[in-house]
Amino acid sequence: MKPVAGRSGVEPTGELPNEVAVGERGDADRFDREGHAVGRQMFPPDVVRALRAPLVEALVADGQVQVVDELPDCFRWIGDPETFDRDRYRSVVGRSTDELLVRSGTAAAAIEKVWGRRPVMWDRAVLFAMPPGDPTRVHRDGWQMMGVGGPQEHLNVWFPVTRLGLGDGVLAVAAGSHGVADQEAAIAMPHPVHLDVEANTSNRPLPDRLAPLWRAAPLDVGDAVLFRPDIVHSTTLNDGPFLRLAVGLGAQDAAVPLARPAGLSSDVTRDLAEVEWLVLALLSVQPTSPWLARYAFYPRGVIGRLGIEYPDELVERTFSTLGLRGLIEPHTTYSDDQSSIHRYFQATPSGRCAASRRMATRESTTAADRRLFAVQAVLADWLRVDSAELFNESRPGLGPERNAS
Ligand SMILES: O=C(O)CCC(=O)C(=O)O
Repeated sequence: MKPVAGRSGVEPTGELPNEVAVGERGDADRFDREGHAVGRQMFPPDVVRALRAPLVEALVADGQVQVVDELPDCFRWIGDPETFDRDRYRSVVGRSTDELLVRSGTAAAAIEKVWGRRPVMWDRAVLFAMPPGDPTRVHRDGWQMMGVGGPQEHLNVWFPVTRLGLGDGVLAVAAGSHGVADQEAAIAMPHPVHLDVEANTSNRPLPDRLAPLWRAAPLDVGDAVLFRPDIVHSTTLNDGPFLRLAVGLGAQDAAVPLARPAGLSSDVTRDLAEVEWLVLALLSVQPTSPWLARYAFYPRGVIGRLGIEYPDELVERTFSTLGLRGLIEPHTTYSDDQSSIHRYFQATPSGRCAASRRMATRESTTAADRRLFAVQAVLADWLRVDSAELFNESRPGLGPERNAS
């Protein structure tokens, strides 16, 4: 491949290896070795075009881009780089990505196919807008530091919503750089501050070390690059006349516990998180508002008292995620004219059924689950379900220390 001429320090020396063709399954072992994959047409292109529509509409209305009739997947940049406020458009595309790609489980299913592992989506969709001439930024990510597990269990999913050639600011990956130490001998690091010293330390490997590793591939609408967040990545320079638009999603391996900063994604196909089960059980016991549910998690509330606390925003968020699954519904007896935090909800019959089953089921005996066990025992009693199984010490899978006596 001919290197892309540029002033970016990122000049791809070849195509990104590990392409997964449309309809094929990715090789999880290969991903683990190489740390990235390119999923061709892994998202339905029409869905990607639909999710970019409100973004393009806003950009056109603000005089940032012009539609080019003969190039429907490119938008001519006519804005002023000095005044372009890209953060203004984040929530527009965040909302439509959530509604059209994440909520239905389409994103998770497509990622599972290419990654080869079952993901849980984090509750974040970030817009990356790059006008022509924008500087490139060579870096590793650090968001995975907020989670549990290592960078190999976390995943960046970067997909363009415009068609990209190599000179249009396409994502570039320093292939294999997750295995390359930060500025080795150049800057000694006597005190590693993080458990994962390679992540986001900002003294990434020196440019000469990275130069032969840079790879990039032209991407079409529907394609995506999946990569470990600790791989050094950047973009090629955007030398064309178009505004480069891409969206970044975060995901993690579903087998690893979900840390609180992951948030609660709207994906209705993921397993419910602990806080969602607990709120569902509360709403199965009595009609409750987001405001009152928050109280239950404070140190003097029924759940907080037993050692489990959750921040207000996460408790409030469960009312949306449980509602999307039809597990809770507005309570009609209470007036609707209150602000949303004071509106009452109750569990639907299927929500009550699911909560009753979950509250009476004991899954393991880790330290965290023992606190949960106490909360479950209370709620199972209030839900009037047979909680014998909770107290069955000899049930297989409860852990050696419990089964020994
Ligand atoms: O698209 C860009 O401009 C940067 C992308 C990036 O850094 C990321 O996905 O983490």
